[in-house]
Amino acid sequence: MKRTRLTTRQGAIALACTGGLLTAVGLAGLGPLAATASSHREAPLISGTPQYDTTDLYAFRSPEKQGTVTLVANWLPFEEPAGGPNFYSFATDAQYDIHVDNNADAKPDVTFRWTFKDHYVTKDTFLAATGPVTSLKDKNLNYYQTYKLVRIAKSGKVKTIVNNKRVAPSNIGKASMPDYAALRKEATTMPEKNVKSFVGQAEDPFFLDLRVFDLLYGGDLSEAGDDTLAGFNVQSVALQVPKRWLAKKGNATKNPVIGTWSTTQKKSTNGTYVQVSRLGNPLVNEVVIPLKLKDGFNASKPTQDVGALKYVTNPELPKLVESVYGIDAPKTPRDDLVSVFLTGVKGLNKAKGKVTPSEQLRLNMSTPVTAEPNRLGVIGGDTQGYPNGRRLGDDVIDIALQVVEGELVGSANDLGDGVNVNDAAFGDTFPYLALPASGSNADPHPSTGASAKQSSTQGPLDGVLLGREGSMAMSGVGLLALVAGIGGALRRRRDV
Ligand SMILES: [Ca+2]
Ligand SMILES: [Ca+2]
Ligand SMILES: [Ca+2]
Repeated sequence: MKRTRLTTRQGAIALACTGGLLTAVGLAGLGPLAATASSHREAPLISGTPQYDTTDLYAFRSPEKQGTVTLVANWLPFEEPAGGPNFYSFATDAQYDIHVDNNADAKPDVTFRWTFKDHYVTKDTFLAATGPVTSLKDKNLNYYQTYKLVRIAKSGKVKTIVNNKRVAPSNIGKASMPDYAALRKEATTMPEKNVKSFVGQAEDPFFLDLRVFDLLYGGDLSEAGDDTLAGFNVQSVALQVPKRWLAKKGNATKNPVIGTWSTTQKKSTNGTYVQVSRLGNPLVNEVVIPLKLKDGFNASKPTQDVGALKYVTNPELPKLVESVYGIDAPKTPRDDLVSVFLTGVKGLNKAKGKVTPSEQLRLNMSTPVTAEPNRLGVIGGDTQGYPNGRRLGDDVIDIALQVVEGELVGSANDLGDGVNVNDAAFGDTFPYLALPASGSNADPHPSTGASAKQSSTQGPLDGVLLGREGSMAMSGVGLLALVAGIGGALRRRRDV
């Protein structure tokens, strides 16, 4: 298919930036950062209140309905499927938001807000399900939540989109929920034409080997290829809306670029709502923002990001690498990082006219849907992928590693953490999320790494893992060389 052509520098910038951040992730174990996955438990305060903790945000043009965009946000990391008897839910004293800025002034023009209520059929039992649950309104579903979804305009005008609909429950197990897929289906609603809404539990779509935090995959590269988040669930909201709902002046043809971020506000004792979580691009609060400011970032607005600019242009981690490994840090200020995280990349996803720098996940809604998506996104020649929005299958970790090892400069390679796909398959249609892992699975987090590969068990990842050892060796080198390598990559030339 025809590719959108970026200039050499634009392409290099997009990729190298991603690389820089992810390398930083790789080296986080060396420093005092309390970092984990994309945004799973990234800051000290929020890690104690997981119900309010945003883990990931996705924004992409809907593959089966290109006149629409799908927004997905997840909360509550590391839900153990069998973790009862009180299973997982959204907080009832919180507002869960996805904001859209469509005129590049770092202020929301459209906000979608989800709020929740708890319901019990009876409180005379400890069970969340008192018998087989065959529909969302089954009386055997003893505990359930309902949600309200509103759209808030810049003027403050509030329009209700969904009211009093059921949240798909935690997947307790096959005795309680013999056909979970039916419950998922029932929880997907179409409140009006070309609008779809789903809220409920889903398998965590983020995939990576988290042992990168154990001193770069175990210090000797022995720890890779295992999807640490496999079989853990999250609480998800997914919303598919016409592009015109999101675009400036409702005109997605003229104004196709939007920026988006999610926040959570928790009700305080005096009744006001206080923002406690914020997330746009993956990994920003984990690796760009220093520990002392992480909680502050979670409470901040994009209009305040100018204050964080110095951490983006002058990141801490390359200096850490330099001090530990003696590898020269790239020259600062890192204007390359600014374009991906704070303004958008020109020719890809930067809005026309003046852009106020702010950390947002930016999507060009006019980029055609790729028939066969490349998990490496823009670096893989697939401009519909990250960092042009983010699809569920975009492999943000490998994007970084491959850039480091020369993908941009003519050295095609297959570097990665050995985890190329989510452990559970995504759907082809809304809400795309995989069904939540079931509580009746005795081994919900099977190893997909070296030990699994040596066993006779054939899993869906076997093909993916072939050649993993080579990749691991290179990724180790890549991580160490990364910071040093970016400067060089930017100076060389290659068309994306
Ligand atoms: Ca705005
Ligand atoms: Ca997963
Ligand atoms: Ca990967």
